[in-house]
Amino acid sequence: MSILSKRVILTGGAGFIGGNLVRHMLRAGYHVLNLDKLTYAGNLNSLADCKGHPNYSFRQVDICDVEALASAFQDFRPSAVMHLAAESHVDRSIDSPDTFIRTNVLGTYQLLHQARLYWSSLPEDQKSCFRFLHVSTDEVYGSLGGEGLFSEESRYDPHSPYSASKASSDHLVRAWSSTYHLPVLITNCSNNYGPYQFPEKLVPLVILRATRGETIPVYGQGLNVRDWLHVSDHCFALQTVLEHGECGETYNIGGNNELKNIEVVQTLCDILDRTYPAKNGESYKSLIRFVQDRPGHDLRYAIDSSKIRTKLGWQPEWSLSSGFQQTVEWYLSNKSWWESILNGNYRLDRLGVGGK
Ligand code: NAD
Ligand code: TDX
Repeated sequence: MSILSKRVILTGGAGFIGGNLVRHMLRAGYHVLNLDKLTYAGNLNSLADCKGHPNYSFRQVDICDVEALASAFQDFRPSAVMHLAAESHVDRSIDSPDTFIRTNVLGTYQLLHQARLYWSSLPEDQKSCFRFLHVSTDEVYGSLGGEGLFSEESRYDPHSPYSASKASSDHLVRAWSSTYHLPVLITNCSNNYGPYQFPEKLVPLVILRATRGETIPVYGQGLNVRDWLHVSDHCFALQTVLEHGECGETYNIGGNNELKNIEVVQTLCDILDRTYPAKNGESYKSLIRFVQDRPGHDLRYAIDSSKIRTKLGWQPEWSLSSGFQQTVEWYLSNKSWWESILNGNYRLDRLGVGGK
């Protein structure tokens, strides 16, 4: 990809991974048009430092809005799309699956359709360089037992409305590759953590509830396992796949950092005990409570990321201990960012306990 063609439409850029990726791609010399609907999870405060950057622009766009998408493609003339816009929280998908189907399935369809119309109109040299990178999740593969890893060949077996909607979107992207030869790439990544994550997710939820002296809810017995990756390592992986991935291929991304949820919570409490000791002198672990399990809770996710490591040379830079430490410190020093969220509708409450 030549420097002149580094023009990316990035959807969902006001979210957690999207915001980190906007910053990452600007640093890598790209022009970025961020298309985001600004749902509860979209937050332009996360991009305050990008405002005014000569290579950055933003449009408040719903990816289901055909006209808005069409004019974004025509006006910006991208050389690539990085598609992250989605409803992303499993617990919310249990309460209200409809928005997940709308955005993740229908929205991805509309984006693919508009991308294809635009791509078809390009001259041959630009057409062959164009890429549509679809950012997806390891949750499409379902749940592992005690052994084994998800590879790119693993069977799809999604269990939550969220993962089923992401699986559907992956299938649509593959269909656009097979049927229309749209040059697509798909990534399936494990659990991300790091700065700017909306506090409904486990890591920020634990940090914020603990420092506010509130109980820390651990679903079931806390024995479910997730594979954790720092968001900046995910961003590097996405740039790597965009620039060097083979069209039509899928790349799994993971950190080889498997932890039981209870271990995640205890590790975060240990870091907080050292970094921000509780005023009553007790360990934050005294706030841990085992609560009703998530319905359909997948037991274990673990990623075999050898394909992206061996074929594209990517590897994560953050260790779990340094990444968790940095994340705790970020939330402690960016109180105004999360306070403005908690002054809205979301107050760190339990979500997804059975559907409405
Ligand atoms: P997030 O919820 O923090 O952000 C999602 C963003 O998408 C928000 O800015 C929101 O406003 C925007 N959005 C939602 N609906 C939209 C619509 N209809 N039109 C335009 N914008 C819309 O999510 P995240 O954690 O940053 O995840 C980003 C992507 O990465 C998602 O596709 C998710 O499935 C995938 N992913 C996330 C993780 C993770 O651990 N967070 C892991 C693997 C894959
Ligand atoms: O309060 C909690 N207590 C708890 O025990 C919360 C919010 C979660 N959990 C458990 C459920 C999961 O096993 O912690 C684990 C992590 O939960 P989440 O942070 O909600 O993430 P998860 O459901 O694993 O999904 C995440 O990783 C894959 C992202 O939200 C998805 O967008 C991504 O695709």
